[in-house]
Parts: sequence; structure tokens; C-alpha cells
Amino acid sequence: MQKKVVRIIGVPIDLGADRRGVDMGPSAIRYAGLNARLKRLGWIVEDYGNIDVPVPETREIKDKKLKYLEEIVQINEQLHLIVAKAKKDGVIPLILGGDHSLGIGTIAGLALSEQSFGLIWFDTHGDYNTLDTTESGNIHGMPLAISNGLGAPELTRIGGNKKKLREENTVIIGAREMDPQEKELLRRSKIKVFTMRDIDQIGMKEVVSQGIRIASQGTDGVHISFDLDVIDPEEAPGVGTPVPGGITYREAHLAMELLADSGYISSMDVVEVNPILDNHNKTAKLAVGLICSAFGERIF
Ligand code: 5AB
Ligand code: MN
Ligand code: MN
Ligand code: MN
Repeated sequence: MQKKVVRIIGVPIDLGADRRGVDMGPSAIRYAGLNARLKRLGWIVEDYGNIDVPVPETREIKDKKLKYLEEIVQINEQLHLIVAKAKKDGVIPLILGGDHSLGIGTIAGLALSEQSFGLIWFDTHGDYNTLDTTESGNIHGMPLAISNGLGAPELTRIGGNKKKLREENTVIIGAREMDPQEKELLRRSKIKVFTMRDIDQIGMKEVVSQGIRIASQGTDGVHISFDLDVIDPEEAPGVGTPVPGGITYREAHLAMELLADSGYISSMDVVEVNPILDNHNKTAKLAVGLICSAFGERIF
């Protein structure tokens, strides 16, 4: 049997968020032992290293509605080509963030591939703001909308002027905080939103089963974009935007285990780990555990 290859791509960006610190996410996740554990699971690990990202203090905010736009465009232009190359090489891209604005480049890169994909977005937030709806001007609150062709043209045109995702194959899991206009926009889309209430009512197992069904229907694979802030801050204190009432440690693992069992995972982002706010790298260690569950690690 051919050995499976995962290609790790670090994106140390925090220009998309207000708080500094998530730029150290890729280091923290590697420090928590990611590569060795993936190898132990039988994966061939190709670590690409990190993309070049400018330091915020060397730049200025030109547009308060789209903070660090130029820099974020330039980073996602780089990232989308690297992700497209990984797909072409037939390896699984695993992107380590960094803030969630990198989702723009990942998805634009995947969209260049001949293989189609569904998308499961684990997040507290909808990340569906546009230039018109954003209250913060932070681009990490926009990547899902951008990938669906909504928002600043400088960002939607990365990787070509088309929608990068299939709405009917797109799912959000774990939502519990969205801006009013963002909610309206999401309601008008075909994106399926599973809120924390859905998880409370029907359980993570059922939510993920339905999510997999939606994301895999008629597609060649499923991309997982995992924002660590979906987990309760008790378990994941080191995130850019902590919000109470998140999913538990085990719910997060169960979700990854079910996804691994499905055999559909074709790429993954793990974003918003903030070592400055973390407690002895707890959140980065959790991120590594979740990646391993998604890549086939079993308790027994
Ligand atoms: B994250 C907020 N909706 O637009 C905004 O962490 C938060 O990638 C965005 O999910 C959170 O600034 C972005 C208030
Ligand atoms: Mn997010
Ligand atoms: Mn979030
Ligand atoms: Mn955040």
C-alpha cells in the first residue's frame, strides 16, 4: 500500500485579528509534538515550514474596514499557490495558523484543483462578514463570505474570479456568536449552520453525521477548517477570541474521530491558537491531539 503523505504549511499571521499572538500558533503546535505524532501514526510528514508574513508593527492600517488588506492579500496569494501545489502533488495539505483569514488562501488553492470538495467549518463565529457588515474591520471575521464570493474584490479574486466553495456542501459546526447582519447573510445562503443549541439537543455524533452527509454529497473530499475557539475556553484558553459555552474536549475529539472514520478528509486548517493567552501550551497540545484524531489516531 502506498504511504500517505501530509504536508504541513505554517502561516504565522495575526494581521486579520485585533489581538497579537496567533502568529505564534504554528510554532506552538509544532512544539507540542505534531510532526513526531503524525509519523508515529504512519504518515509521511513533509514540513514546508512557514510562509513569510510581515510583522504588524512594521505596517500601518490604511482602511479601518479592511485592516491590513494589502498584506493579507499578499499572504493569501502565496498560500493559495502552495495549497494548489500540494493538491497537485497528491498530498494532504495541513495548514497551521495563524488567524482565520488564511482560510481565504487555503480554499482558493483547493478550488484550483480538479478535485471538488465540501467544507466543514468548526467555529464559534460565522466568519461570514463582508465589507458592509463588519463591525470590527478584522478580516479573520470574513473568510467564509470571501470564499463564497462576497466582500472585498481584492480578496474574492484570489485564485480567480469565481465562488470557491459550494454552498450546498458547506457546513458550520459550533456557532454561538454572530453579528446581526452576518446572521442575515448566512440565513440567505444555502450554508448549513449547526449551532451550540443543535449540539446540545441532538448531540455531536448526529451533528457530525449530518455534516459529513451534506459536505460529502457529490464531492471528492471534505476540507476541515478548525478554529480552536469552537472549544470551550476552559479547555482551550489560548485562542484569539474566547467565548463561553463551547464544545467539550471529548466532543471535539469525537467529531475528528468520526470524520477520520468517514474517510472523506482531504485537507485541514487549524487556526487561532494564541500562545500568549494560553496556559502552558494547553491549547496547542489540544490542537495536536485533534489533528491526530482527524488523521486516524485511535484510543484503542
Ligand atoms: B474568527 C467578529 N464577528 O467580525 C468580527 O475567530 C468576530 O476567525 C470574528 O472566527 C471572529 O470581528 C473571527 C466579531
Ligand atoms: Mn474563525
Ligand atoms: Mn472563531
Ligand atoms: Mn479569533
